[in-house]
Amino acid sequence: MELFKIVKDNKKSLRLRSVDIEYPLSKEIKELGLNMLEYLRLSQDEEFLEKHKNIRSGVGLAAPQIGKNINLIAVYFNNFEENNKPYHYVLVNPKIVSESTKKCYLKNGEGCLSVDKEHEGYIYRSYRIKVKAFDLINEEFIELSLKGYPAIVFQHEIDHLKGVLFYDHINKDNPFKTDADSIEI
Ligand code: UDB
Ligand code: ZN
Repeated sequence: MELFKIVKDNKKSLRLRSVDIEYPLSKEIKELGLNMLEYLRLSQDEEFLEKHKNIRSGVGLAAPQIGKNINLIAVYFNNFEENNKPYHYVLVNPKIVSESTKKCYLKNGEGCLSVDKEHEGYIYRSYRIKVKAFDLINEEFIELSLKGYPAIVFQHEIDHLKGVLFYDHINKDNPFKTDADSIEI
């Protein structure tokens, strides 16, 4: 069973700008969004991973990564910094409406389901963001206030909608350049 084929970063389609989805949402879009969430859930399921050795445990997925250049993302993780608070979202047309000047980065760097090669270095992202979107699970417009790790995951996924990959953000001259007042996670 293969739910999705993940588009790799040698494909130009990953570099396109995605387009907004129109309302009312079609059945196809709802199904696609919920399948993206299900893919992430399964990708973290031990039993599923036993049988699908080639699948990596995903915390987020953007539609361009499954060959659809539309503004749709799913995230599925628990935030270890907030008592394992669950972040399970499928968002239609997500927009970052504000971001802090304060930055943060993952001390182990980032990877991507669409990128097989390792790219070492820090990826500085806004420490706090607000995201407006249509929540496909609850079928309502929402505004999320995110901080730290969740903010990083949502920024990584929203970057995909703009054709941006994590390694685009790595400083080429000094990949591990430290920024005095940014937060390491
Ligand atoms: C991921 N997974 O899904 F802290 F149990 C990454 C991959 C690329 C390594 C599969 C991940 O970070 N898993 C994880 C992290 C933990 C604890 C744990 C599992 N993505 C999503 C992606 O590529 N979306 O497009 C990369 C992440 C790097 C920073 C944010 C998203
Ligand atoms: Zn990615």
